[in-house]
Amino acid sequence: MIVLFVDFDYFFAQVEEILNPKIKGKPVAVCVFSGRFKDSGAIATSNYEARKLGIKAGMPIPKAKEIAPNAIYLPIRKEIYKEVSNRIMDGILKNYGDKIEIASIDEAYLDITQRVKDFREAYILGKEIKDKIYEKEKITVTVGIAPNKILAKIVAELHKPNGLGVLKPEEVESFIKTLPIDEVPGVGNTILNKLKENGISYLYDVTKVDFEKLKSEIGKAKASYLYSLALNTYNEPVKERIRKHIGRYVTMKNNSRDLDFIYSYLKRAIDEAYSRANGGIPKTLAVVAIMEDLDIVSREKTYNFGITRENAYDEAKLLLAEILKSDRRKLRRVGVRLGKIYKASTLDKFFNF
Ligand code: DGT
Ligand code: CA
Ligand code: CA
Repeated sequence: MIVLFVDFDYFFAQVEEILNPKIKGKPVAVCVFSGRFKDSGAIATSNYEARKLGIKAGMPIPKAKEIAPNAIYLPIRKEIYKEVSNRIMDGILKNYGDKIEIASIDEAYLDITQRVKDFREAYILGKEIKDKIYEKEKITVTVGIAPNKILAKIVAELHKPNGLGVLKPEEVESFIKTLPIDEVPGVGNTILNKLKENGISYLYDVTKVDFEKLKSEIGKAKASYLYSLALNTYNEPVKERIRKHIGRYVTMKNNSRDLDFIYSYLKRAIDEAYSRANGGIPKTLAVVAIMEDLDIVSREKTYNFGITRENAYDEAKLLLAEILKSDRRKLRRVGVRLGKIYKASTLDKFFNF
């Protein structure tokens, strides 16, 4: 398998630079202002000039302004970034792989196994993709190429920004031995601490711990995931994923706590969302309630084999009932969010297992 992973560099901030070239070269931070008080909220991302000053994603805006009062602080414009992302994903990247898995607004995995003869050709294709994206959209991206998805993502991470890295099959073994465990995607702080307690510093170290013990400490799914990576048997296919999520929300005639009344609107939101999914089947379904005070409460559930529209009606009603049970406020708007949407054909393969 040859996987090519693309990650757009400092994405939101880079789009802002393109829309306003005068700010290029200066420190720029894209902010999510929450509106509770002046400058409440957090930094969504920053360009590399701002990162050098210490402004990082997730930082409270007042703290960033304290560190770098002269940096440029812009409000987030998600719709615009989404459009740029769609143009790159659908207009460019789709043509370069047999399958594309759009993992987020700025990340995609391409299966290029059948497109290239070897990793040398894969490198050339990677370069071509970078050039094409730059030519069409003036966006720089980083590409990682490896024998599996996770390694491709890690390789990209190591070559940011505007980079291109290749990990050949014969290099994987030594790479795994020297790869710090905290650089593996999906290893959060809780798990990291557990792993450290077990003397694991590098990915390969997990093979030295008894599997049953690891399973009891970090759960079966994570343990199997890390084991397969460390033993180089991880081979999750690139799954044709159409888009990340689709949300549909409707405002009700009156604020309400009546399950059936709210459900009649929720059903409409489900229909609209599924129509927009265009035959795609989501793996996650969330019911989102916007309360009378505009606070947002949601309940989400994951369905490993996907959830069809017909089943979504009942499931969504249950999720809605849970929200009503956990919260005493009236709802003003209600909606659904479908996530991890796959082409039905990809899921069929799972059913036939
Ligand atoms: P890089 O490191 O060059 O890939 O930089 P980014 O900014 O592309 O970082 P990445 O790939 O982790 O995230 C992609 C976009 O997702 C980023 O441009 C903004 C958004 N994002 C990342 N972290 C946060 C966050 O904590 N809050 C919000 N609202 N957005 C975030
Ligand atoms: Ca990313
Ligand atoms: Ca990125």
